[in-house]
Amino acid sequence: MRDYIYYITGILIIAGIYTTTSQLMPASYYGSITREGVGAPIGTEITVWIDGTEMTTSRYVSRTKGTYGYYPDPGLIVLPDNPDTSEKDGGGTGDTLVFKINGFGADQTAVWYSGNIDEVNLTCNNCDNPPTLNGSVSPATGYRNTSFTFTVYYSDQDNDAPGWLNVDVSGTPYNITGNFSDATTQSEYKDGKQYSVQVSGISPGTHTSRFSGSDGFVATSSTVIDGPIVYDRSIINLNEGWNLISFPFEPS
Ligand SMILES: [Ca+2]
Ligand SMILES: [Ca+2]
Repeated sequence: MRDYIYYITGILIIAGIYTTTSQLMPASYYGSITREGVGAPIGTEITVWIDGTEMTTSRYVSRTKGTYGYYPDPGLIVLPDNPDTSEKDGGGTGDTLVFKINGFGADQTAVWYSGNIDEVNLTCNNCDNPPTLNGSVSPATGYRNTSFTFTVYYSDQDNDAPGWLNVDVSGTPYNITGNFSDATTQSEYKDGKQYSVQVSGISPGTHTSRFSGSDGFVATSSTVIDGPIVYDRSIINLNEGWNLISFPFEPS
């Protein structure tokens, strides 16, 4: 039995030596991610390209604000090219790695070597995807004293939180407030979040509304929506002692 264990152990050691001496090892990268001068939010996507081809197994979504690949997060791994496949699917010695942040080219590149563990601090400017805004108002019609709810659906491909939001009702802006904190999940603002404000006292008329906002970097607006329609209605305040009474009524 003991001889058998020695035999198996010997095979494993030889296999290990063979692996480390005859095959290329993955390379791993870590560092900071800075977009527009500030730390990129959780959920920032990094892709790696060699000679115009994306290394799809290296696609990475950050788990920490402003950094990637630091323990306990996994490193950004670039596998060695598989010689059994004709396509370029990994690194070869001396290959230049191009990094993209949310689809925009980063300012830095790296050179792939087997087994390297490199710090690459990624920066990117003018690389913001603006948010998209879709809004609605409810109810569609009402009176001057009706409380209208304006709701905007905010989403941002970079997982950026809103910087500010408002709704413009026929030229009068109203702030939309809410929790604009940094993302706490990898897809919080990519998936989209809903914010609303209640407004009453809107002047009678047929209005149009437009939502605007920023992701902290660039402002954008929704399409213009119809509504609300506000009807005029006289409000009769009765003094104490008065009563409203109905009379029999026969239409002519
Ligand atoms: Ca290959
Ligand atoms: Ca953005």
